[in-house]
Amino acid sequence: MKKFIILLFTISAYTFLMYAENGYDLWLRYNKIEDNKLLNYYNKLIKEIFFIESSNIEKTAKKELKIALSKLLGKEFNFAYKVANNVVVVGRYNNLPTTIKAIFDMDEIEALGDEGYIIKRIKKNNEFIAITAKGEKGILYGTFHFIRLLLMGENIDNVNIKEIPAIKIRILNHWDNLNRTVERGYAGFSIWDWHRLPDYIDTRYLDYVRANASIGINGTVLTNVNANALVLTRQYLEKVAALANVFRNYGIKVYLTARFSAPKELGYLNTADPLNENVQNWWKEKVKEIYSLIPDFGGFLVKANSEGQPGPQDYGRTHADGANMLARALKPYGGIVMWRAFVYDHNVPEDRAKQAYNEFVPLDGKFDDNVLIQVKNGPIDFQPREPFHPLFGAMPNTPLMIEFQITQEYLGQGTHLVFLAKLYEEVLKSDTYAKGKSSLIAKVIDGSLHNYNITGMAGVSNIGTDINWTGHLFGQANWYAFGRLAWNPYLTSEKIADEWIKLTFGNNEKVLSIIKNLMLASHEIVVSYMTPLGLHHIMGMGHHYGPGPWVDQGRPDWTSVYYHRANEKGIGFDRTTKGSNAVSQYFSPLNEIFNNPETCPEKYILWFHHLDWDHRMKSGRTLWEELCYKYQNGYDSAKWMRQEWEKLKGLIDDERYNHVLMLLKIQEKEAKWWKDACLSYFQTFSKRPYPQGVEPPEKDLEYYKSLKFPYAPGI
Ligand code: BDP
Repeated sequence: MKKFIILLFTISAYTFLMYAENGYDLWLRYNKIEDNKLLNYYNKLIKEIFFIESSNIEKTAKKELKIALSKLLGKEFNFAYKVANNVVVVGRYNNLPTTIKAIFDMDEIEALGDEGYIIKRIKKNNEFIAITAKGEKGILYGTFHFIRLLLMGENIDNVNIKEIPAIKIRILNHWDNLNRTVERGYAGFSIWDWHRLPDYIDTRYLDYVRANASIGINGTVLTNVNANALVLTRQYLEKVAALANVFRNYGIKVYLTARFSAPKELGYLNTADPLNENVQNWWKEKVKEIYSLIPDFGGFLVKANSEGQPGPQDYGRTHADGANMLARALKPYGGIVMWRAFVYDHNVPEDRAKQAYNEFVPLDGKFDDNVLIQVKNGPIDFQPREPFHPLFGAMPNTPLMIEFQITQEYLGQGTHLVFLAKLYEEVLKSDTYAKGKSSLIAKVIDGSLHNYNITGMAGVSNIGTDINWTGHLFGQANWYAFGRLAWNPYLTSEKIADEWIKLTFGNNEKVLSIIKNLMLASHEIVVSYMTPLGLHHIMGMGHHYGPGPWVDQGRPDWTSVYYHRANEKGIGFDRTTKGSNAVSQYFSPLNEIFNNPETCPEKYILWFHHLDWDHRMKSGRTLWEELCYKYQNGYDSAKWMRQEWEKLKGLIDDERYNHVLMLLKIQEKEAKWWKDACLSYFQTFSKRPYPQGVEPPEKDLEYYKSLKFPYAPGI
């Protein structure tokens, strides 16, 4: 008996632990709906499921719907085999019973393409909800959307939704190494267990694809852009194939990074020259082998001739020569090449912000039709804030895809709360003026501005082995936001925050409003305490975590002092026509707007201008005062974030409450560290007093300089 009680106790403690809110379920938390009114309402409208499936992806959707409905509505769902009142009918248009088919317009169905869907409550003879699509993936996405409606407590009486993704390739980029470390990863190790693959299939793989498919992501690059050729060996390809087998049923294709020197490194040839026939054949054979194992392999992502990576320029060839060589090997199988534009060279004495444009614009139109150029959102490197990359709009004859960073390399990593949808939205809604007013980045990316034949959005993943996947619970919101914006780049960050909060914390109005305010303010706050007014790349060298505006390492280039250029006269990087002339890479009238300190938006002012410390800002303050004020305001606001969060005590579960609170306390402390370190350093140049209302740094500059960083787990 005693044993039995102990056993019972252990089981219930275990169960309790298992169901603790540890964040593992992400935005797919299928708990029974607590609000009885809502529960009864849904139970009235959703009595049975009539699911017509004819493919594996549809079987997946069927399983997901059954699980979700059974859990949310608290009863076991079975399948019906005919249309009746309050049945949810799910099926591809072609598979629907003729009576239901007649309700839809053929042209409308055609326009849905492979991935679009309709969710509609029909009131004709019977009253029921139909989820239909032209293709199997549409069924999967429509199903997840329907589940999302219920999780968010939406009214479904007259639901009438039509969704078509604006972008074709919606893809995560894992910077995961084969030894399971993750470059710039702050959530543990890589979830790819290469050692035990292909025979051991971790259940995480399944949860990973479920989460991704539920927000419309349809591709994943498994390996780091700083690539290891080993992944192209047979042994590893078999492991990749095992993952692809899991992902396929959720509509997710697998891609790999291709190390340009692989034919050499793997010991087959003594050159990797893209114009060499043996090299071309080697890649053709390799690609053939890949497709024999993974028939729906997506293609390659390539970082070449950047930060020491091998590439076609090693042989005097161009990026186009390199990309096209790989593209031709992939073409017969429908694969693509995503060739990165993140290139810069220490040996080129040119403003780093200008280099990618200089190298790629002359190649416009020279790439094969299965090549995309993958361009980071800004011209330097995922800074807390950058103006958009001038390549957008400047390559009308080459499809450009955008690369956002979801992992927070320069934004407080796994420790600071920053809702990146704000950053993504700011970029996507920026006007390039490439074809006059309203030539938004979103229109470049969705292909509508230049009629691109292929479109894509990539996000550098923040996923790791941590129980909640992303280290910081709010990192999940950035993964979620990326998926939603890749589907629809015109969504607002507010709408995305709204969804994510409801899915993550439930539908309590007060919880929603507190968390939403905090999330929507968070990006501007971080910019203020790290890099206000267009400052950039002043983080500590290498790890990119804390402040390091003094870093010069004896090198004139690519260090903090290179970017901020503070001296006794003033501060900022002169990229005007009188300086590096980076402004000229933007279309008119933006180039003129940026070129003139009177019209340049102040959020970018020190990105484009070197200004006197006494320069008058719009607020009436001097530049020095404004800089001090921004840092102070950033710190004060970080404190405000922590205080706002404290209002949630008792309104959400203690586990997630405490997790986030501890991190917000660190963030507050580190916002002060940023303010104090940066102000004490910049004051050595400005030699002006701290204005009223700005707390002088607590310690002297030498102290901040001497701090070693126990931080930065990512490599
Ligand atoms: C920088 C990272 C570096 C990456 C590089 C890239 O610091 O780790 O390898 O970008 O995107 O942001 O290739």
